[in-house]
Amino acid sequence: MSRLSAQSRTPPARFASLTVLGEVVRPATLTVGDLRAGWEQHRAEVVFDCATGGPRRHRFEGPLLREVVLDAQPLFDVRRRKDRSRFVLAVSGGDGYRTVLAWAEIDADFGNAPVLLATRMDGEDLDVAGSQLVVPVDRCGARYVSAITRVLVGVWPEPGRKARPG
Ligand SMILES: Nc1nc2c(c(=O)[nH]1)N[C@H]1C(S)=C(S)[C@@H](COP(=O)(O)O)O[C@H]1N2
Ligand SMILES: [Mo]
Repeated sequence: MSRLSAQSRTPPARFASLTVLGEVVRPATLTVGDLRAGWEQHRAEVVFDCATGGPRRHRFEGPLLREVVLDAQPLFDVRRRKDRSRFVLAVSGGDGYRTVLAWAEIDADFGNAPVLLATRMDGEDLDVAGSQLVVPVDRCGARYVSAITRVLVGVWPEPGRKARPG
């Protein structure tokens, strides 16, 4: 086809994706469609404050962050709470905005917070906009990172020598 006719068409929507990477066995790049098809969808109705704009109310749907990250197989012994509690998750948006969670905040044996990777907000699919982090336990909206591009799994490294075993 000619260049002119190609330009006159509406450009196809680009589907956003995020990558789970870092201290994991199986890094994965996932579209919002993958997040919808691959895991049970949970719902959250939330209210959060923004320092600059006042309170916000949103309805979200999406998989639990915990389940998506567990499927990438973080390099911890899944049976050992102390081993899991060394891990952190750094979440970044397409604009470079970043925030951090402790793995223990979302681990069922610790904070058990129902943090979501949203696939839908206020009835609209996020396939083009990208997934948004939903942190219902937060009073402030600053960790609701939108247009997520990366979930980096990190670990506080083993010390050179253990002070005490276990
Ligand atoms: N990618 C990205 N996500 C972000 C931010 C940002 O600057 N970049 N700001 C955060 C802050 S401070 C708030 S309060 C909420 C605002 O969400 P809303 O205005 O869409 O309700 O988005 C959060 N998510
Ligand atoms: Mo904010």
